[in-house]
Amino acid sequence: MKEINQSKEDVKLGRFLSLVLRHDPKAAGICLDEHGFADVEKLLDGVRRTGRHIDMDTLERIVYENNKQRYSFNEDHTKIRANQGHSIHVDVELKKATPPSYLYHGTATRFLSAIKQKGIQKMGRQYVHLSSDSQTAMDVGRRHGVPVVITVCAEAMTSDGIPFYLSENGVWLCDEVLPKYFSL
Ligand code: HQG
Repeated sequence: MKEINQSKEDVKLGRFLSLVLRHDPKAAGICLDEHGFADVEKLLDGVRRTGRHIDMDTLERIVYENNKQRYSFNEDHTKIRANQGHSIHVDVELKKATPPSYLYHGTATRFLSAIKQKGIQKMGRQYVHLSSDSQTAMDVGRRHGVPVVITVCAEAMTSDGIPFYLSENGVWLCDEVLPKYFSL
């Protein structure tokens, strides 16, 4: 993870960009294409119409300094998309990959009994999100309450033919994790 301290304004703008590029493009009055890309000019105009201040330099800085590398430009920087985390249906051209033996999912203790029954479900998002290190998973879990990390036996899932995808920014994604794959 990058150790750059973003300004408060950039963090706030970044949160709004995540909302627009992952969940609600209408919040900036724009549309995404089938691969999740927004036209950069339209995005900048749209964000400005909400009363926020942004220009191309600011956008470049937010993308570059983002601690989780959440966004990517296309080659000529005329389009931008979020690398993962969507709730709306877009195809961000994820690459299938073979995960390490174990992956980690951070959640809150209050979800544990449901998760132990039904497995880890994607809930509002397109995929279940897993990390290759337990500290990142712990930080994700903390966003929901008292955190707990579930260790997932990814190797066993792979042996059973369950596909994994690796996002551009290193997040492991899959459709669900059944309780039999929890490594307790
Ligand atoms: C839980 C962030 C009850 C699940 C992070 C989680 C991540 C269940 C919550 C990314 C359940 C969904 C995604 C079940 C799962 N019953 N609860 N059967 N199955 N849950 O926010 O994984 O920082 O949609 O454990 O880094 O927390 O925004 O998913 O607690 O990579 O870039 O339901 O979002 O990325 O919450 O986070 P979320 P998540 P960013």
